[in-house]
Amino acid sequence: MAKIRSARVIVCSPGRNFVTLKIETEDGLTGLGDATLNGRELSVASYLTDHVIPCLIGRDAHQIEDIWQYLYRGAYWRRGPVTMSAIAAVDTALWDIKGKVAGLPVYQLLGGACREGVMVYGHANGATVEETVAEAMKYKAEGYKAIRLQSGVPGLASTYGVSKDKKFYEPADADLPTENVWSTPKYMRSVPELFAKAREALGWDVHLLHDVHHRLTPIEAGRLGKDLEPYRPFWLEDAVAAENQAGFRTIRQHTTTPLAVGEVFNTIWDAKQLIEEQLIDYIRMTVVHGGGITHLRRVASLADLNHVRTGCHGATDLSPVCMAAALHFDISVPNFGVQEYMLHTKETDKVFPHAYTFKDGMLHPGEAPGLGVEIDEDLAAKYPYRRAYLPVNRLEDGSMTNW
Ligand code: CS2
Ligand code: MG
Repeated sequence: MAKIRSARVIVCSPGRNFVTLKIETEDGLTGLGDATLNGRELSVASYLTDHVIPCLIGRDAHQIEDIWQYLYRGAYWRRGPVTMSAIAAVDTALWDIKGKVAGLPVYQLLGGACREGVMVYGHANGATVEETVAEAMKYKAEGYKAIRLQSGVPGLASTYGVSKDKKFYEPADADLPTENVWSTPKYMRSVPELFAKAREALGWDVHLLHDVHHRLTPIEAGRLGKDLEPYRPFWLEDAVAAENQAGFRTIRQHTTTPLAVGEVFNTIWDAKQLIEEQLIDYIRMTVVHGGGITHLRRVASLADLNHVRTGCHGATDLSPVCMAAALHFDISVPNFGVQEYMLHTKETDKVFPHAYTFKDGMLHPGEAPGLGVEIDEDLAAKYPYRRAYLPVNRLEDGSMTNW
């Protein structure tokens, strides 16, 4: 028995906002969980503080599955990003505590490592195709085995995935949402050229990926997938918004380009049809928005039965606590595919000292007991919360569309 004595939420903004849950047992052991939901941070903080924490006090921190079921079934109001991020934070913190009690890194409790390291993809981006390819060359020189390519689109003032400060991408860029303008025809013309030039410069020994950020219809996605086939992309990400899972059937009928989706999914139910009908190749849910390590393993098991591999979302708005949890999951799950790796700022890394390390295109979770991440609370207190929103998106005629 490791009785939960207290739990509290720490909100800080070392370069961007993060919400962190810290659970403490009566023996003085602590566990951390990431609860960050970009642009909606305080809703999860309140859900935890006002509704979850009072139910945790006195429970046995070792009963991870029972506490998960208690919070999921017990709320009556199931699913959704706020609820599932809160449950994920509790689940992650409890795995951290269990690892510390055992004196083992969490991946050992999940069955041990089944690979030497976790292949990650870096983010080459630039205003033009030339700039993006030049960035990709730098990633290749740093040892990356997989690189995502995002380039500005001629005729559009800005687009997702492209940052001014190339290494650090932060889309939540304003106190109120900025408005972007989108054109699918302009975009569709630009991507094949990007891949052609990238293959010419980088050769064929590196995986190339691309994120569509939910902006196409299924038939448009089928066309783009087909246009990219000669360049053998590793995956086409979030080609269409996936509320209607059956929409992926149309894409599948038209292209052999592998499909990845899931960064906005919260439970196995969001992915059930996609996985069972083998409409996707990679499921990109991650620990913080997908109900924690416990739930993500359930998703991975279903995926494994259906030839689907994992590819956890790893943007900067998932804190180092989430990244560590993802790495323990990645290294221990049989059907791992790839892990996204966007660099956090120096300020973020200082607030969250961590045991994970990068070498030769791979991340390793490290051997520290638990997750191997701590939070420097004094430093965190120097970076108070600042409201920040993701942008919104309109077509050229002013209609709202997906960002
Ligand atoms: C992106 C994210 O990493 C990705 O693949 O889609 O940067 C996404 O825009 C952010 O996580 C939103 O908060
Ligand atoms: Mg994405």
